[in-house]
Amino acid sequence: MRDMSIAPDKLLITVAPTGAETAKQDCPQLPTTLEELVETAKRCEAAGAAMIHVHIRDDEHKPTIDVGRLTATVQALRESTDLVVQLSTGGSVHDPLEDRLEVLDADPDSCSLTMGTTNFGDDVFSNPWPFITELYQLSQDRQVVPEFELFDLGHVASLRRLLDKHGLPYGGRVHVDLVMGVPGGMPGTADALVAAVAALPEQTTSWSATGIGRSTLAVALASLAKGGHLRVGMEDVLTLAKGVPVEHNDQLVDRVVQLGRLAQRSPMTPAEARELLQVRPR
Ligand code: KMH
Ligand code: ZN
Repeated sequence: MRDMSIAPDKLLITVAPTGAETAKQDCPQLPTTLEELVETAKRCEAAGAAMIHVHIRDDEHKPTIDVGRLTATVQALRESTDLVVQLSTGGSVHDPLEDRLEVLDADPDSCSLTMGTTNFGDDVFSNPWPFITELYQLSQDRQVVPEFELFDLGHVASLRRLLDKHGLPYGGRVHVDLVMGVPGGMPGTADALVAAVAALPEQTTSWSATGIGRSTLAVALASLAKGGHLRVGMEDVLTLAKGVPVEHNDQLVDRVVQLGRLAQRSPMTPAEARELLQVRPR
């Protein structure tokens, strides 16, 4: 596994501020409007994030992958920040596969690409192999850098299969995010993280991890211990501690900046993240 361009003491922090699962009425501080998202992005960049993983909402704060809204969101984030803009192609569990392919029409720097179907709480997050390969080839054609999202050890094997069959992504780098602790996926434990990292294909150039809910700190600490990068945000966790709600995503970014500093890792700038991931220059 190679991390070719960036010194290993750098830490890529991705913020996932919104997600598709939490309702605005249950969590009014969740950034769901474009204004709230841009404000969040600016504060998280100032706190140390270099990439943003974006889900958007409609006027009723419901998850949407409307391409017009996504395009406006990408543009607004580019105007206000230097963050690498990654659009979710996962959307919500209710989004049809053909709509999820259209996310790339919004021309992001990066897109998430989940490497298999997984049980997702009481739902199913569907990612059949033909969809994965079509989305991957589309990302290659459109010069969008995928982040391979792995919810399970089987997804690691599928990534190896994909790279062996369809070659490297646009830009030549293979960046992975381990999404751990989803009910139905791999647990958010150090043991599971070590097993997943050991199984990553040799083409992998960088990887990060995120732990859902209470697994957030265990996964962050395990990732730092293994030399990985981090994703945090209200998509994945809504409390700082039992009974202490997250009031703003920048608190979660700030916390892992501090953890990173203890581990002698300094936050990567967006420019360094662009180099690491080899996103298309603009
Ligand atoms: N909302 C989940 C069903 C992604 O962004 O690509 C899928 C998800 C993964 O969040
Ligand atoms: Zn997501």
